[in-house]
Amino acid sequence: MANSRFKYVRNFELADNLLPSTYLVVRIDGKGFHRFSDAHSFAKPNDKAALDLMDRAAKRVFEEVPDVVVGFGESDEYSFLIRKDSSLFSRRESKIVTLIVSCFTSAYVFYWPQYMPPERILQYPPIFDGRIVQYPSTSQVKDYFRWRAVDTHINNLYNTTFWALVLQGGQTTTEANQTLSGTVSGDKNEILFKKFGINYSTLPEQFRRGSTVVRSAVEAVNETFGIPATANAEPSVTEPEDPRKIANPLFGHKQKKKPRAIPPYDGTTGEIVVLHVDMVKDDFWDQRPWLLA
Ligand code: DGT
Ligand code: MG
Ligand code: MG
Ligand code: MG
Ligand code: MG
Repeated sequence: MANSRFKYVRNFELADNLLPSTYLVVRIDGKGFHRFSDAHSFAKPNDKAALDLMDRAAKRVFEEVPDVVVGFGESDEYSFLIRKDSSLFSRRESKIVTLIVSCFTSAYVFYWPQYMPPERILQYPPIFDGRIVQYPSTSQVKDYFRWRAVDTHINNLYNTTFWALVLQGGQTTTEANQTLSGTVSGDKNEILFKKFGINYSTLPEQFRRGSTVVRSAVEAVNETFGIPATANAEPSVTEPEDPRKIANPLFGHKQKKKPRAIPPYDGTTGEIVVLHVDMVKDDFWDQRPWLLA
């Protein structure tokens, strides 16, 4: 760009770089999805196709941004964890948030016809907002995802009971609200079971737990080392020692290849998978130490 007398306007652009060495969480949320879900006749309380579409849009974010290592989605929202040492856009807040929001939104629209029944035509353009939060410690990051996971559970149990009372129990929405006012989760489980024969714990995990997106470490490591997918985690069979080698310990010494050291996995490569797991327990993180490394 040539210099011109107008270039001074750039000096008004403010730096918005985020702190170095902090975990970044971007949370996006559908704007006015109460109305959007009505306008598109989403099933209540959970529309499987709508949730699958959210998961697909989240995978698109993973495809575009390698530094995104964990995603968590429920309802009309998705959270994305960015690696602590990421230098994406020199950690400029507005660049990172807008990239992820726009990537997710365009994917949501792009994949709509693939996920929705043909009669469900997009009525108007959906929009999402986004924010970014910086967390200095791993315990805060885990608590962040615990917070969203607990929110998923509380909302889903409430909504499941609420809509059972309305759709199966014939209550008005006002009556259902009154029925549920002051109830604890045990009460809701009991209403579901006694009145409607629904065992809450057998409902789909996608609804009860939300969706967690990660990259599969096994795939990534195998890809790097040219190991066929079928070789995954199979116990290696020990070859019997060559008798010539027993006679001469240096036999075949030159042909022997040095085993290639596997670099520590960082969560940025591998097949993108959607899981429905318990994000409150530590297991998810313990099984994938690279996510917070
Ligand atoms: P906002 O975020 O302040 O612009 O307003 P909303 O309307 O997006 O509200 P929010 O984000 O607190 O709540 C999400 C809304 O989306 C809530 O009204 C229920 C609706 N929604 C999300 N997923 C589903 C679904 O699978 N089925 C149905 N029927 N509704 C859904
Ligand atoms: Mg909102
Ligand atoms: Mg919303
Ligand atoms: Mg929401
Ligand atoms: Mg440009």
